[in-house]
Amino acid sequence: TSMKQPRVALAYVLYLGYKGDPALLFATSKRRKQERKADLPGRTLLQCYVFGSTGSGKTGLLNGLVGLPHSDSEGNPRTCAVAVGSVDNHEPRKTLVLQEVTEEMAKKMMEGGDREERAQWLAAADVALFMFDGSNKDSFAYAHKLLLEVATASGDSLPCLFAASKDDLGMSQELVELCKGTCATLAMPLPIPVSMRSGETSGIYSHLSDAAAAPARFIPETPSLKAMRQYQQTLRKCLIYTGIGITGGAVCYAIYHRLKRRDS
Ligand SMILES: Nc1nc2c(ncn2[C@@H]2O[C@H](COP(=O)(O)OP(=O)(O)O)[C@@H](O)[C@H]2O)c(=O)[nH]1
Ligand SMILES: [Mg+2]
Repeated sequence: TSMKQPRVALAYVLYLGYKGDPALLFATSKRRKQERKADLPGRTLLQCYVFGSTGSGKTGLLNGLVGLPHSDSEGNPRTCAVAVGSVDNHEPRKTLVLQEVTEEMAKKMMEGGDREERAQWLAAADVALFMFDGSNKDSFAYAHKLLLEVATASGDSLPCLFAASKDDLGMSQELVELCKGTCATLAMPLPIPVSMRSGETSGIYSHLSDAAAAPARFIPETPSLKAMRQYQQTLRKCLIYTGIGITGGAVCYAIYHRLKRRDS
């Protein structure tokens, strides 16, 4: 409650008889986009959205963060679970909040609703994970398509990572090559292999906290980002040429003026 509704949390604390200074109970931070620009990742509470097709292993990953053992039974595909755990690869220690985003929820947020609401929802995340079942090509296609949509809708400011689940089942050579090509195009690291069944997580929770701490390296080179860079480059060139034109004009005018004065 304290992260999502700080006012309600404060009311609870006061109701329970807290007599101290309420300001000491809360850590306030700047908007995430501003923090990323300033490159000052002093934030200790990191929110990560976990996207992925139904059955890709999102709930399993959340369970792993809180130390629950792997279960072979299917979770409810409509439940957007949340898990909170601590990661210690940074000083001070970071608290990671994993928020599962089901297919249904992703569709609602990315296709329905208005742009403002979508942007606000995405601005509340420090990092996004796109999980796919490593033994299923369609699952990767879903994750890839959604990554492009989410990254663009975030204004190309959200660090993103891919994770390939069910590593114990193995990945086909075709999918390995597809992943390599896709990640090269997007200038992203290769998917992090995880197997919740064998307990091999490849340090994924620490990778997520690293990506939130150094976002620039994890922002995918989407077509929208490339187009924006191209536009900025053209604008810069135009400004330089205009500047040269104005300076040249001023110099010519000064010479002309001087010659005219000498003649008269
Ligand atoms: N073989 C294998 N199965 C897994 C692994 N992780 C999850 N699963 C299975 O995949 C199914 C779907 O997992 P779940 O976490 O509910 O997927 P979600 O719909 O993305 O939340 C369940 O039956 C899990 O037992 C894994 O690492 N290896
Ligand atoms: Mg689930």
